[in-house]
Amino acid sequence: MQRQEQADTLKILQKSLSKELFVISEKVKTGIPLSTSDGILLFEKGELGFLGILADVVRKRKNGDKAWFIRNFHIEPTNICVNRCNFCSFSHHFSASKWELSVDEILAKVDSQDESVREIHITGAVHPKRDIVYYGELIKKIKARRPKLHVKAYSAVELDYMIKKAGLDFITGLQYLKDCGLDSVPGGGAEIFDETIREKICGMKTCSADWLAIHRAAHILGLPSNATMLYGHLETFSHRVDHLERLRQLQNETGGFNAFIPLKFHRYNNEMKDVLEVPVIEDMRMYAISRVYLDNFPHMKAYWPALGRKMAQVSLSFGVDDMDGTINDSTRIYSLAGAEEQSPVMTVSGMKQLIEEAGRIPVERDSYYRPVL
Ligand code: V47
Repeated sequence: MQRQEQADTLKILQKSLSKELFVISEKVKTGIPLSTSDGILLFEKGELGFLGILADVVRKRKNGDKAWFIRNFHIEPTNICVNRCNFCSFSHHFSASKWELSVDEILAKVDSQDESVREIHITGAVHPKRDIVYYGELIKKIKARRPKLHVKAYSAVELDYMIKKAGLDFITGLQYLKDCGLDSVPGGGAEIFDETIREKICGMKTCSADWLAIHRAAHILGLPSNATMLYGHLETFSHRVDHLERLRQLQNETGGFNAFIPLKFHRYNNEMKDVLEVPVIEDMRMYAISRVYLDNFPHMKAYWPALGRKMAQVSLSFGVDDMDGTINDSTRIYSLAGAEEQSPVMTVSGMKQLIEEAGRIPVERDSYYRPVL
């Protein structure tokens, strides 16, 4: 939709809105950040079509008609974990098998990647026997083979464990990893920041304050990062807004976040199998409200292995401008939890087609959102 058409649609729609929603739509139009009560109201009363138009305003302002993707791959070194999170189907506590890749096996996976692949995403369980030197050396070995490969590695939960185990503070620990070749930090482990719900779904893992402190430290050191939210389990709308608000505040302080990635809870093979998954309508409402609320985040990412490629395509009309990447088939966090994508792999032409069918312009990017020419 062109900018003028979009403005006209919003104008027509505004005539049918309640006063409260009209005020919110005016704020979005003029670029005024929403309050937490605005956010809650959108979750309670915002209809899907209305939310899609609001999200489109923000998406278009930030990214025009571009939809980004990257050639990347994931490595999950182990599923042996000191934590026991009730929503997790991946760790050895719930999965049928335990695995731990050796350094040579990890390097063989690196070697098997085509030269055009630009980014490696490493994340997994928190292994009790591994330490910061092991993880630093692993990055060094990867960089020695592929110096230009961008290493996005270790969620805040893994970092928290290895840095505290080494007796370091977050800045010193991250500086050590940066010196080994760490380029950026993925967004995992945020789950839900509200302390009561966090206690219920993942009481053993890194607390919310430390998750935020690790990302703050990364940003101070010039390491960009992403942020996630696990939604659709025990949390209320106000917990979602609280999570978005804490992220928006940190982003105001540091400007170091690249993308926000909502992660839909999947219920299979974990302790929370009795919690029904939210309908796809709720997924799109979640994406749209996040886009509008996090007006200081440059990008909204649909992680298609978790959402499914069809809904990822639809999400491009609900605030998303980034389709993550080609991935390859090594990520098991979602397939084990029952996601429809059991073997996530996408070709570049498949990715482009998905984006073009949604009326957007596919742009291959590097890890800093620079177009690859
Ligand atoms: O933190 C685990 C989630 C996350 C389940 O930064 C689950 O670019 C749903 O953070 N149902 C890890 N979700 C993955 C992650 C990520 C993924 C893609 C890109 C980026 C990035 C980061 O996976 C965990 C947790 O929130 N998760 N189990 C489950 N049953």
